[in-house]
Order: sequence, then C-alpha cells, then structure tokens
Amino acid sequence: MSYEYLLTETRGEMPLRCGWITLNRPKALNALNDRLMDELGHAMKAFDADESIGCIVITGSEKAFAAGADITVMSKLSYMEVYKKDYITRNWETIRSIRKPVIAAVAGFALGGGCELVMMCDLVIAAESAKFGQPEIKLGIIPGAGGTQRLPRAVGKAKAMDMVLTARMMDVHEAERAGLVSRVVAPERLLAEAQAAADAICSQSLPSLLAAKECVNRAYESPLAEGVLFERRMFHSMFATDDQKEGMDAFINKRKPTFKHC
Ligand code: DAK
Repeated sequence: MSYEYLLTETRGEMPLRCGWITLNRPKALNALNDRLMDELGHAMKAFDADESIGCIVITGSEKAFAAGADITVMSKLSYMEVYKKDYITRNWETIRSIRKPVIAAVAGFALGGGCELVMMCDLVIAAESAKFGQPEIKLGIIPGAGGTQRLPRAVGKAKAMDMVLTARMMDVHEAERAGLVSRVVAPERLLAEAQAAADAICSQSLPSLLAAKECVNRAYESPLAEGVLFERRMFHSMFATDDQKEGMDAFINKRKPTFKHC
C-alpha cells in the first residue's frame, strides 16, 4: 500500500528496530479522515507482523499531532449513515489489536480523535507545546472513539468531565500531573526522547514486551483479582523462554543479555 497521509521508516539497530509513523496531512493539522486511518492501521499491522520490529512510534508535526477526526467529512453525515455503516469503527479498532508497544510522540494539538488516538498508545512522550482536549461538545457531538471512557481512566472523573463538558484544553504540564502523559520534553528533544524510549524497549526480550503490554492493558479490562491471576499465569509462562535464562544468567555474570526473542 502506498501512503498518501503517512511517512513510515525504520530506525535503530538490529536485531530489534523501531517502526516510525509520521502523520502527514499538515494543511489540515493531521485531521483524521477514513483514508488516513486505513493507512495508519495498515502501517501498524505491517510493523506488528515484522519480526525485526520491537516498537512503534506515532508522531505528527510541530503544530499538531492530530486536530481530531475530519470535521468537513463529518459535517455531511446523517444519523442513518453513521449508524448503519458503523461510522469508522472498522479502522479505529485496528489500533487496539497491535501487540507491540506503541509510543505517541506528541507536539502541538492532540484534540478529539487525536487525543483518543494518543490514549490508545502505550507511552506518551510530549513536547512542552502539546495541548490535549476533547472539544467535540462544541460541534454538537460527544467523543466517539473512547474519549469518555479512556480519559476518566487516565486523568480521573473530575478532570475528564471538565475537558469533555467545557472543551477546555489541558497543557502538557497539567496532562503529565494528571497521568495522561509519560514524559515532558523540550520541543527540540521530542523525537530524540521518543527514539531513546524506543531503543530502551527494543533492547528487551520481545516475548516479555508482548506479555507486559497485555498484562498492563488487562488492568483496564478486568477486576483486580482476575488481572492479578492473568499476570501470574503470564509470569509463570516467561520461565518457558530462552530469554528468561539469558536475562538472569547475564545479570549473575555481570554482562549485557543477548536476547533471542524466544
Ligand atoms: N477537521 C478538518 N479540518 C481541520 C480540523 C479537523 N478536525 N482541524 C483543523 N482543520 C483545518 C482547518 O479547517 C484549517 O483548514 P483551512 O481553513 O486552512 O483549509 C486548517 O486545518 C488549519 O486550522 P486553523 O486555521 O483552524 O488553525 P488554528 O491554529 O487557528 O486553530 C485548532 C487550530 C486545532 C484550535 C482548530 O483548527 C480547531 O479547533 N480544530 C478542530 C478541533 C476539533 O474540534 N477536533 C475534534 C473533532 S471531532 C470515532 C472516531 C473519532 C471521532 C469520533 C468517532 N469513531 C471510531 C466512531 C472523533 C471526533 C473528533 O475528533
């Protein structure tokens, strides 16, 4: 598939490298239309299936990570169209199926669907210019890609209500304090910091990364006892990997581990 709205590349050293995806629709502040979301799903699935990739980074431009779903397109839709065609559910759900760690590297606006896309990622590294918001209420709609569910889980009910009901944007420092953002960096450091985080992830054992991500995500989907049981079973299964032997032997012998990802 050739991409109209994305740039993709791989960075880092073998054996595990990072797949980079840059949202590239600058004139519309990376507004997320159907084609862009199809491309994003395709690129993410391709990196997820590539055995040489350990981590995926999604970034945008200096001005906008993404200013939301494309309002020009949505303005023409009727209830029957969005309901019967299950408006863009298809290509947004793809992101949730990605098993490798995904880092959002955010500068500028992350609004509406852009903020929801950020919340579907695993780590969020944000420049001091980043602004987060769910301004859908100003358009006579509500968040539709998980904003009313993931935002309260990330920042708590009080702040989520403030953002969803008043359309107020959060600056990056408030977003970090509230738990929406993993790290804040100077704008010129954003891509280097994201790459450093990706390199740190790619230096680990891939089966451990997949298991760790799956377990943390369980915390959002299940009661505590079920989540802990799931974690325990996954923890036990790690002892079936060569990488567990290698990681512990390397520690004991004071050397760097050489993981085989099996
Ligand atoms: N859609 C389409 N075009 C957009 C856009 C958007 N969301 N955001 C910006 N643009 C376009 C502007 O129309 C303008 O185009 P031209 O006039 O130059 O042709 C260009 O980008 C530059 O924008 P501005 O001139 O407005 O730039 P400013 O710096 O003055 O303002 C801004 C930046 C981000 C504050 C402003 O553009 C803005 O308020 N944008 C809209 C933000 C917004 O309301 N976002 C929420 C959209 S609703 C779902 C999945 C997703 C969703 C729902 C369901 N399912 C899976 C079911 C998501 C919904 C949404 O995101």
